[in-house]
Amino acid sequence: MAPKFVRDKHIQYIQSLDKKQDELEYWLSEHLRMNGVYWGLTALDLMGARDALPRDKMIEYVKSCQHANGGFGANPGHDEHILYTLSAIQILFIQGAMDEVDADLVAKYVCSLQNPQNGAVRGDLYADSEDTRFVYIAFQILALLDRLPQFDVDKAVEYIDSCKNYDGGYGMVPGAESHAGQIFVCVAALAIADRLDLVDRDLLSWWLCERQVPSGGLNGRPEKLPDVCYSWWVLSALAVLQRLDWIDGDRLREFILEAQDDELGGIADRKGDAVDVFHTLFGIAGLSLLGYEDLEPVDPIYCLPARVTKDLKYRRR
Ligand code: GRG
Ligand code: ZN
Repeated sequence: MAPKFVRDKHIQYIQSLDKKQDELEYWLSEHLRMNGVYWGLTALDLMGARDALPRDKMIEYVKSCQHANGGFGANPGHDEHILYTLSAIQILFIQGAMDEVDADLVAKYVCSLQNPQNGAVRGDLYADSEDTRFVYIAFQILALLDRLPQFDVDKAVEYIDSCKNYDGGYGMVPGAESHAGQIFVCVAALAIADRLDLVDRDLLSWWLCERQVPSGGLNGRPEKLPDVCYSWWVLSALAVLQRLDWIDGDRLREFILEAQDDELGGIADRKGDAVDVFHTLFGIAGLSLLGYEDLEPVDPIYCLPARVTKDLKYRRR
């Protein structure tokens, strides 16, 4: 029999993360703090417990991480990066606090990261590395700010299409191996741009459902170990492609529930490993996509509670 979903323990686990300031782990994860708040808040919201963390303090914290150019860092005094800017905007969006930022300034920052030659996007102003993740992030930030038309969407879509492989999947840059994480960002970006016609639906859905291994878990590419976070990267793409029933949901559910810490809460990458807030969110979001545990529905394109994204214009499937 599958273990029980320990909702109250997961809520307590996420609340406890803010109180661990005397532990080394807290300071070692300082560079991920903004992402961590988004992962924790979204997981809480999907469990119907958004108020378990203090709203006003969270909004003040997010604002204290913003730079004059509009971008956000992971913590006050940390350099801005598009990864943290997305989490910051997602947090404000969930909290219904978008009026706390200057949307035009943030949009200008995001648009300044696009390469006009090939449509790709870099992560910050200081490095040249381009990655399909950053195109998706730019699309999502601009969609949440209702500023997508300020971006060269067509050129960015061309870049994503140039990262498509013969197996129907997508890699990080043109010619790179297909990976479920990159497939999520490319499929979700194409959904935001209303260009899912570019996806080879059946071929890609086959590749995605072949990620399920005998334990019931999903891996991110052939011959790799299963990991709870692929319950998001793989399933969300299948959900957008409307092929969720191509995997065995009951066996995946069991794999996720076995990776819970049923005493202290939280979910690990797989059974027996240490829990973290990243895998806690993606395990819960996967269960939500599968319709289990009486969770709030999650939006497979935005990885936000569907309740807050329902009125967004950019969400074609
Ligand atoms: C809003 C949900 C959301 C995301 C923002 C950052 C981002 C956009 C997306 C990340 C997509 C991605 C590349 C996910 C994969 C993460 C991961 C588990 C990487 C591990 O890669 P390997 O090669 O692991 O170390 P494997 O499993 O292949 O051994
Ligand atoms: Zn993982």
